[in-house]
Amino acid sequence: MTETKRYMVTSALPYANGPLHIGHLAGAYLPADIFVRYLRLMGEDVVFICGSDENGAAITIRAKMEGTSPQEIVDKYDKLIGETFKKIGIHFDKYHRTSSELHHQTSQDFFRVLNKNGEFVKKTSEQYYDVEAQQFLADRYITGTCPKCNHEEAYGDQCENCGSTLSPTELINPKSKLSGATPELRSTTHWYLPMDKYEEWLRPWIEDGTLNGEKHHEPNTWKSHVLGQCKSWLDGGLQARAMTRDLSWGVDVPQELEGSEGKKLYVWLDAPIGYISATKQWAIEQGEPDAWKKYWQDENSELVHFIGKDNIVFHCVIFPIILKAHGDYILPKNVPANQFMNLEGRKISTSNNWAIWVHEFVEDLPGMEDVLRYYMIKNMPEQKDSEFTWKSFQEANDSELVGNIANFINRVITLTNKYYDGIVPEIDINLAINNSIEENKPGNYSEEIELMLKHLDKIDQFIKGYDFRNALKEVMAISDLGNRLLQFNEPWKKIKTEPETVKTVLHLGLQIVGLLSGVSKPFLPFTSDKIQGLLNLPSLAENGGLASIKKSLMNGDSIVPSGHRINKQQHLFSRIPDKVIDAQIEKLNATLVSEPTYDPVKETATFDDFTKMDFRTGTIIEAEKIKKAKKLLKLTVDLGFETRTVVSGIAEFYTPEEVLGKEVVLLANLAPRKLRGVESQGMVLMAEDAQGKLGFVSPESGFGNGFTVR
Ligand code: B3M
Ligand code: ZN
Repeated sequence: MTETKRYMVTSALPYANGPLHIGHLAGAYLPADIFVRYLRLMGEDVVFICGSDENGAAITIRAKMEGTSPQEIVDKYDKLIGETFKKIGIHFDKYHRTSSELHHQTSQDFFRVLNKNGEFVKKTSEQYYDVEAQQFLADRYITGTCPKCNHEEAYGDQCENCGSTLSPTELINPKSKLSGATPELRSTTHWYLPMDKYEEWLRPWIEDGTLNGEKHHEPNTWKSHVLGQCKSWLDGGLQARAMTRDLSWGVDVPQELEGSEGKKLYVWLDAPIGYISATKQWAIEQGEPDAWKKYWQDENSELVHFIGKDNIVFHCVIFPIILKAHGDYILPKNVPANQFMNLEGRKISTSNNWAIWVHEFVEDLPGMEDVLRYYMIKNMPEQKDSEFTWKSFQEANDSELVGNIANFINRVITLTNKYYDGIVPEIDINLAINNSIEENKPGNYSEEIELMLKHLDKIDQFIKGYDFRNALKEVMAISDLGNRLLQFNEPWKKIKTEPETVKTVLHLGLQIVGLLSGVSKPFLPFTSDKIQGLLNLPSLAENGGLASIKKSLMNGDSIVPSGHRINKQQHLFSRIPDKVIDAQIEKLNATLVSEPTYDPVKETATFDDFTKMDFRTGTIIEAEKIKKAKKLLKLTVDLGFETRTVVSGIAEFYTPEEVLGKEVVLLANLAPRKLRGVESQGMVLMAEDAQGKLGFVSPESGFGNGFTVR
């Protein structure tokens, strides 16, 4: 064991079954990229790993949909995803593939070790079998009605509507996705991991950050929503989980084991091991095949997994169990999962094509990679879900990137070229200048440097605390310093009267630009390179470049020295014309019109079933929000002969003002029920489109209240 600390950073392996959308970026990739770039700029030893997840039903289902083979699917999307990452400035040390030979070997070896250590239990159970397709059905191949929320398209492992984890046999009316047939139960034998067996060390590891009685990590550095999910898993009782599947595609269960025929490793067993096989491949390419070990097996390594919230249990419970059961591996120090990013008021949905695809973004909006990164970081769903809207994307670009950072840098570069022919002027550090703290208050050079260093320290704290939104704010605060420095000293006025002051102000301004080139690199790597170009400095060394900028500032040295010649000004960011934004909004909305999905028609209802329901015409005469219920409005509906109070889940689509006076149809004999303490006496009929948007079903205007609808 050595004393040097090192970092092993991973981003969730995207399924190679479709392109990347902005939600993926915001969840697992951008935050990791910032973290890694920053650590490297500070001279830390980091390996950053990712790759395509090419096994599991996600792949075979896609192959079936596209009418091609799983191999073709993974080849196609692995290539597309890999290229997309590069284009958006996300650089892994290795982007690997779980279809590779090395990965198959690595995960089979893992399986062998666990099996030898007696970690598995073999169990025979009844599982769904599709008689038409002649195969057992993976969880994802079975859909049916969710027993918890009645959503009709829940998967065998999860309901995407209410978020419950399910098992296929819990589904009501199960259907095979392969043939549409109702599957039947048949018995099959699998290797199970009895997860409850590990609770004794798992619980204190998660709850107190201790492992074998020793401190492992600070538990309060884990995000609260991550801890919350873990605790509810622990409290719900861990159960045995099958680690093998009856599938035709994936990593074979080691052939020497009895009963291995036709069995593949469970994709959530092999996928995280993909991080390890990718690191092995990286080490081979470094010419040091054993170099991966110190990152995965040495206590001085800090393992950090960046993921989206839907992967928490796999990275905080199942994979740690597997690593520890193996015996040779370290456990993650943190799993800073992000929540989800929504798009224009709706959940991002691949199947409904409600998404911004990253490869299309870079094609449609060339040169705006950093604008996307900036906006996504500013709105990163770190603690709760967040929202992408094209209008606020434009606004952030115009007012912050153009108005703040580009404006400042452009002025300093232009004035230096204009007054000094591009040669960095001398500085007089004893000269009193208005620094950027307060207008008309004399200050000096070293106070300004101190301010810059303070922001730098904050950036360090925020990034190490996985708080990238606030770290980015500190970068912008450095640019604010620069803008205020110019505004309080007005070099364009003082150049005639106080030329010495202007020299010092612009020298200082150039140091702020120099610092900005460094601190912006993790967030806006393309822009950082451009700023270095403006300053006529070589692209910032990835290895320790920011550490040396910090050292210069602390030692009172210049980042951009007097006498150095800079380059001519050049646009860093430009305003985005409305028509560009409108075109994107139109493109998105077109998907709503062109590709709706329809609910299947329900079971036949008899005329009696229908006449049992008493629908009446009515008018909404009062409406108010219900406290702490984002989706609910409390409505008063006039039925002519009486009024009813109705709690309606429409608050995301209508304000109380908008629904006042609406003529509606009310199901008047629905059994009353209490919602958030309010008794709801009926139901207002609404239509729901494929994306979940609600609209009123109304009688002809002026029809009158209280009449029967039939
Ligand atoms: N491919 C699931 C997902 O994309 C899965 C992540 C694997 S990380 C080891 O959400
Ligand atoms: Zn559900």
